[in-house]
Amino acid sequence: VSEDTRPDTLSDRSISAVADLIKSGRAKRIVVMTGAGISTAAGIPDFRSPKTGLYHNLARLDLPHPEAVFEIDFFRNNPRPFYVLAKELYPGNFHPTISHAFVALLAKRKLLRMLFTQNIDCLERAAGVPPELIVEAHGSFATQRCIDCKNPFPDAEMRKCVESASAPNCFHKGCGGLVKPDIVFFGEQLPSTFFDNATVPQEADLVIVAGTSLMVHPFAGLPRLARDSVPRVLFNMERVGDFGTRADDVLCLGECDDGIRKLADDLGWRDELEKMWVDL
Ligand code: CNA
Repeated sequence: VSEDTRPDTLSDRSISAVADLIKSGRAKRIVVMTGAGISTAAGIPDFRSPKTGLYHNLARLDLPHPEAVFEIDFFRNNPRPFYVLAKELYPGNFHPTISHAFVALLAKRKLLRMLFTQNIDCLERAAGVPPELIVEAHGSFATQRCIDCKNPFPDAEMRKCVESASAPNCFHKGCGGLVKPDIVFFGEQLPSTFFDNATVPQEADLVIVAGTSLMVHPFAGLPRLARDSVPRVLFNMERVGDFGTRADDVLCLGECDDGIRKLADDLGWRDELEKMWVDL
């Protein structure tokens, strides 16, 4: 949209106008959509950032192409690269960021309708976002099962295998199939919670998107589901998806933690946010 187009809902396309909307009580069903970019400040590489992203660094794993690490057919023949990566990403090794804590603060203030995350690091849960308000669209490391017989595999055994970067085999009645965390590989169906909640973005009165390239479908389609007059705020290094095409889109480009701190300042929530984060 051109600079001159007047927004329908916000007073102007700025973070302070978004803060005013929340403070006025007109945004009570906030839907948040996140990706790997909200966890990079925690030390977890994203996929696509040049030089630091996982795709750039997977070359050392001797893969035919970087995406192969998340392809089920490749995994069946050679699960080792995935487990090398899993060892690095495994939950428990990282601390949530201020952006994660902000989502937990929205929930604490009863303003969070739902968080849709593509992340598999479980940092939303670690930040205290209530599990019933999280849709882990690409699954998580929280549970795991055999790729053949689908029986679950115990957490403690899994942790040991991930720590040694070795692929576990299913114990179930001599099955011996490979065990994989319940994270969604390319070509696999998303969890039913994603589809059960797929209409929730239409109920939003404010949408916040943070740290995602919006390249992976069907997740990438979620921000478009917001009704036209609903403000959509993007906290990201770069412009992504169709952000900027609607009159009430607000682009906050740069580190998402910086943008989130600015929003928290404008809301008068900064001290509470920093305290929540430090106490995690
Ligand atoms: P992506 O494609 O790597 O995109 C990340 C986006 O975030 C890019 O647009 C970056 O510019 C941006 N970005 C990176 N760091 C920051 C920052 N500090 N502040 C603001 N913006 C930043 O990742 P997506 O999540 O979009 O891709 C979807 C994949 C990534 C999902 O399937 C995830 O499972 C997968 N993934 C998850 C994790 C994790 O759980 N932490 C890590 C790596 C990949």
